[in-house]
Amino acid sequence: MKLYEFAPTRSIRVRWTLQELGIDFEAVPVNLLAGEHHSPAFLKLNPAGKLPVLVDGDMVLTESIAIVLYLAEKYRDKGLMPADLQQRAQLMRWLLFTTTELEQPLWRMARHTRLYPEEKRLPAELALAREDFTEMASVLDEHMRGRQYVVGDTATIGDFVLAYTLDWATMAKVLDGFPRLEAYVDDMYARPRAPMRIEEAFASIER
Ligand SMILES: N[C@@H](CCC(=O)N[C@@H](CS)C(=O)NCC(=O)O)C(=O)O
Repeated sequence: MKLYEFAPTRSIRVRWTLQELGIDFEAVPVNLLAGEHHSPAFLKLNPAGKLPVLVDGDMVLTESIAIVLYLAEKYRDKGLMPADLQQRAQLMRWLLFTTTELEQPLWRMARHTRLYPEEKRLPAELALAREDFTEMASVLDEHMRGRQYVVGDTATIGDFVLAYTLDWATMAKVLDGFPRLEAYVDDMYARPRAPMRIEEAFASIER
């Protein structure tokens, strides 16, 4: 299996899942800062020009959530996806909540602070995205009261995706008001097979 990745990005979700599964894989670095994701060879793998990409035999799979779902299902015996249908439905719920309600405002913030060219950045949009994130983080915070994992009693792919996304929120300085969520992120990243945190990953490529 090959994982096309760039250390501080959403590819962390996939690396985390592979590491927790204990699977050997080949890491193929694609340097976004050097524009390697625009090369014709990479665009053949993912016409969207985005990471992560997983190649498993003949299959090329993009979209971080599709990839972690595929891996958890392929190695079902490792327990990263609940066996129970209703618990699986809850897992889907939180994966979708994480990507639509939490990640989207973070992505809007990133775009309006550094990704869009300066003339397209809208301070009002940035403020709205911050508000949207905070509102939905409160819902998650309430859900996490008394819980160690987002679904059930053991870690699942839902936790790897969520902890990475909340680490992103830490970097964006919008998690300060949520000590319970900050503690959850710390606990998840203290797992022996956890990947680097985003800040560390940035430092690793700047060296
Ligand atoms: N929905 C996609 C988003 C992928 C994505 O936007 N990846 C970023 C890195 S986190 C990327 O490759 N950006 C390069 C670009 O947009 O030019 C997923 O979850 O895999």
